[in-house]
Amino acid sequence: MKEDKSHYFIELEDSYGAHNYHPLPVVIEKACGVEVWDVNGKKYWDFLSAYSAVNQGHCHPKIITALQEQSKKLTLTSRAFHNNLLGPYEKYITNLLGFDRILPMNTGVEGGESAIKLARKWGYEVKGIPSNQARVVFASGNFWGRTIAAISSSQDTDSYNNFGPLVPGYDIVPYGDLGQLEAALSNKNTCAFMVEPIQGEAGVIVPPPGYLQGVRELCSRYNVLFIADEVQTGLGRTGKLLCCDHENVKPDILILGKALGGGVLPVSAVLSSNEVMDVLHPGQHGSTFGGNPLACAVATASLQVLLEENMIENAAVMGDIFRSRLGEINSDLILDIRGKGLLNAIDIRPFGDSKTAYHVCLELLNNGLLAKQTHTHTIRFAPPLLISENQLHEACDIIESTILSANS
Ligand code: IF1
Repeated sequence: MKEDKSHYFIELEDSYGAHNYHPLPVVIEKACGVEVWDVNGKKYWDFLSAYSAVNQGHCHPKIITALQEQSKKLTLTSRAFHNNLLGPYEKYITNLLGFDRILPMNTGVEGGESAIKLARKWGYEVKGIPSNQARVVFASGNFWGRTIAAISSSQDTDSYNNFGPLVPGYDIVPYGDLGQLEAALSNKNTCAFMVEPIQGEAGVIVPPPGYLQGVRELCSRYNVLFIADEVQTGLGRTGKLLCCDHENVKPDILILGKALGGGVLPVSAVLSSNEVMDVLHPGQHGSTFGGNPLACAVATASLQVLLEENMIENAAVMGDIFRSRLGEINSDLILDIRGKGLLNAIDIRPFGDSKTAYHVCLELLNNGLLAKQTHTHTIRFAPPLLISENQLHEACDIIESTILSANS
C-alpha cells in the first residue's frame, strides 16, 4: 500500500495556517487544462476552476508565456510613473467590452469597493445626493468578498458576525424582485444597485427571465447606477462574454476579476463611462499593484485566449450538454439542476444518516472529480471553459455513477 503523501501537507497547513477554510482532503501538486494531479499522482477533473478564476484552463501556455516573457522585462512600476503596457491594455479591454474607461485593480473585492466609491462620489457630485446620505442597494444572497464593506451587505452570519461595526448606507431587496427593487431605487438618496447577474456563492441562483432588463430600465428611470458584479459570471463562464449579454443589457459599472488574471495573477477591473469615471481625480483612489505591467500582459493574454480559442461558445454548447446529462441521472437525490453555460449547480436531498452535498463531494473526490458544496445542499459544477465534449462525458459518467451509488 503506497503511503498517502497528502497527510504531511494537510498537517502543515493545520499547524501553521489560519483555519478559515475547510478544504476537501486533497493536495494538488500539478495542473493542466481541465485536469489536476494530487501529490500521490492521482488525476482529477477540476469542476470548480478555483471558483471561476481558471476559465482558460490551468497553466494555459499562452498565458504562462505572457507571464514569463513580461516578468523578464518589467513587473511593477507603481502608478507613480507610466509604463508601456497599461495604456495599450486599457485601450484593448475598454474597446472589447464597450466602455469608455477602466479602473485597474487586483482582487474582485477591490473591484467592488472601487465601484461603490465611484457610485457614491457620482451620487454626491453628479446626482446631487446630500453629503454622506448616499445609499447602495444590494440583492439578498449577494456575495462580493470578505472586506468590511463587502460583509456589510451580507445576510450570511458567518460572513459578518463579530466583524462589526459594519458599513452604513446599504439597503437589501429580494433577488429577482423588481417591485421591491423599484421601491428602493425611488429613494432619491440611492446612488447604485450592485447585483450579480447570476448569484454564484448563493448557489448559482438564476434570476427570472427579463430581470436584468428590468434592473436596467428601473436604474435608468430613477437615475441610479446599475453595477454588475461579473467577477464570477463574466469572461465566458455563462456562455456569453458577459452574463449581462444574455439579456442584451449594459450596466453603468462593470466589475471583472478572477479569470481576468487567467488563473495566474489577481487581476480585477472596474469599467464605466466618462461621466462616472471623471469623478475620480489624482490622489482620490489607487492601488500599489493596480494596473501593473505584469498584470496587463497576463490579462491581455487571458482575454485573447478566451476569444481566439472560442471558449465562450464552447461554454454555451458544453453547458447545454452538461445539464442534459445531469437531467438523465435517474436519482431522487437530485432536487434541482440550474445554471447557464458552464456555471451550474445541483441541489442534493439529505440522505442516509444526515448525509449532504458535502458527502457527495467526498465521493466525487474519491472517484476523480473535484467539486465543492455551497450552503449545505448545493454542489456547484464549473469546469474550465475549454473542456472538450469527450472530457465532459467522462466527467459526467463520474458524476452519474457517484450519485447513483451515493444512496445505495
Ligand atoms: C472565498 C465564495 C465564490 C465573487 C463575486 C466578488 C468576489 C467573489 C461574485 C470577490 C469571490 C470567491 C471568494 C472565495 C471563494 C469564492 C466564492 F464561495 F466565497 F463565494 F466564488 F462563490 N464577486 N468569490 O464570487 O473576489 O476578492 O475573492 O477576488 O472568499 O472563499 P475576490
